[in-house]
Amino acid sequence: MDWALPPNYSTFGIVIDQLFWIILVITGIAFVLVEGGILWFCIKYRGREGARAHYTHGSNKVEIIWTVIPAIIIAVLGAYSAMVWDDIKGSSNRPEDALEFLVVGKQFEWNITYPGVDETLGTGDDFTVRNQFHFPVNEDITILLESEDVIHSFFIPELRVKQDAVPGMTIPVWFDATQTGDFEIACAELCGLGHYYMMASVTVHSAADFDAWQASQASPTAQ
Ligand SMILES: [Cu+2]
Repeated sequence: MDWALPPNYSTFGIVIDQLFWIILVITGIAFVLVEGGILWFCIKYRGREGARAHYTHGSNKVEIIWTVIPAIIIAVLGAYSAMVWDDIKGSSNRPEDALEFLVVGKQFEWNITYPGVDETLGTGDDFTVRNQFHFPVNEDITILLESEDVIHSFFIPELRVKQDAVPGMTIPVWFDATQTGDFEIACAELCGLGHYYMMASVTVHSAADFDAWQASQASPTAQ
């Protein structure tokens, strides 16, 4: 269903989407019941010639029911969300051998520092590319997310990844793409006048293509 959510190409996207649909269905049912009830009462108890108003305090029983049921639903959703959150964002569940990139947001661009062929950040063969994020498919990727100025938000919808970039913090974010292709990082936090054009291309390569791309970028002749 293209109108609802972008396709999911992330290993952990399925549970996020499930949670989204569960919440949408529950809130959708509540919306129809509440709004339908309002409409029904508006029509049933509309002003009519000769009708007299009748005072009522209400019903404790009904009020307890419509308080306890939503409270249980919210508690269950909260516990389920916390489990999903911990699986994806919890520091103990972050893959240890992931390929690391440094992503720095600033008004109004994304600068990506690549680890180079030695696959280690902070070494001599690192290089930085503006507004282009290339990485391999089917591999755990960790980005170290930073901001140079204001709060930005790193968002790749197809990978179900969204994280604020906060000045003064280095926030690790991991994901694993299941499909090659071209996507987009959109800044999802209003960060100034140029916010609307703060985007970068995302290219998910096969492992061999990524190695070739990185080698072509890292070699002195290419630069
Ligand atoms: Cu921004």
